[in-house]
Amino acid sequence: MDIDITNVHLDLGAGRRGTDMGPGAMHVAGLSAKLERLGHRVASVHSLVVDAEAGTDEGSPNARYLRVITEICSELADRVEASCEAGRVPLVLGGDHAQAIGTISGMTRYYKRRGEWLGVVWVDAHTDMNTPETSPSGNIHGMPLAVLLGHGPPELVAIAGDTPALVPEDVVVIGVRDVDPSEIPLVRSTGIGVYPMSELDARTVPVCVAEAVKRVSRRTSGVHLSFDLDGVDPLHAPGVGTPVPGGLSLRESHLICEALAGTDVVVGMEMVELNPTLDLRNQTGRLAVWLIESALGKRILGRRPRA
Ligand code: 4U7
Ligand code: MN
Ligand code: MN
Ligand code: MN
Repeated sequence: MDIDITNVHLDLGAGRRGTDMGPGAMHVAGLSAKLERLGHRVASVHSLVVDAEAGTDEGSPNARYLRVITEICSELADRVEASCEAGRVPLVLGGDHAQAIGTISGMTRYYKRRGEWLGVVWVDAHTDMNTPETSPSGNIHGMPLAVLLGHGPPELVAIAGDTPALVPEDVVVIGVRDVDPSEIPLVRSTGIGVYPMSELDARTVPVCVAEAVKRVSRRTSGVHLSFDLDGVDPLHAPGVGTPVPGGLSLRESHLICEALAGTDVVVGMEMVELNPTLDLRNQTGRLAVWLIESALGKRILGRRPRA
């Protein structure tokens, strides 16, 4: 794979500062060298930053920093679309999860133009389906999946073009254990696939993950993995701003990545919500890199030969 890395230095979508330093921590953990060791080529590394003045203009309390988040997501979408166009794989390092609006809108602009669809596996403790009307916090990182399905601030929805980025039947969220009562109606009415921790426990992770991957690859041309590190149990991933106990184990997290790599459907990936100010000696940063390696083909007994 030829990979374009984009570092998104964004934390204004979250309630706590610090995820803007996430990309640096993943690079410190050796990301590029590890990707090259897997046989991939890192074609480019590019950084997106927010305008320093923007940090003082919060805007509406129902959708904090909407203006600046719209700007950075539009820039990100342009860059990601160009990567797809050139046949390269976009790997976007976060940054808070609001960035997914840019990543996924850019990817689906490319697919929609060709009459094709993109599947999304969204690993997260949360469903990220709030809108400014339902959000208890006003933090945009709790809204990206709603936006990508066509709900929420029109300027964010419009980054995908004339139609929403995603169709609910092509989306699954895995690892869910903290949904706001106010966002439940949208989660239910859209009919996206949701795998709460309780279902993963009852039906087992391998069974659910196989089913989830099948759903998102059924009629799509490729699958994007949007990995929020708070999906992983805080025991293994302490460096996140919104930790929720009872999450995915280390092996379960890898299993999701390995299952995707094993089907050769991955066309893009983002790793988000790493907050190095809350981490312990870059433990979560190192885990993030290890998960990226798994999703991009690393195997315990050596890299799987490519078809
Ligand atoms: B993340 C929350 F209220 N739902 O909207 C909100 F609990 O990208 C949390 O998944 C959102 O980390 C978490 O603020 C967003 C809250
Ligand atoms: Mn999230
Ligand atoms: Mn989350
Ligand atoms: Mn979070």
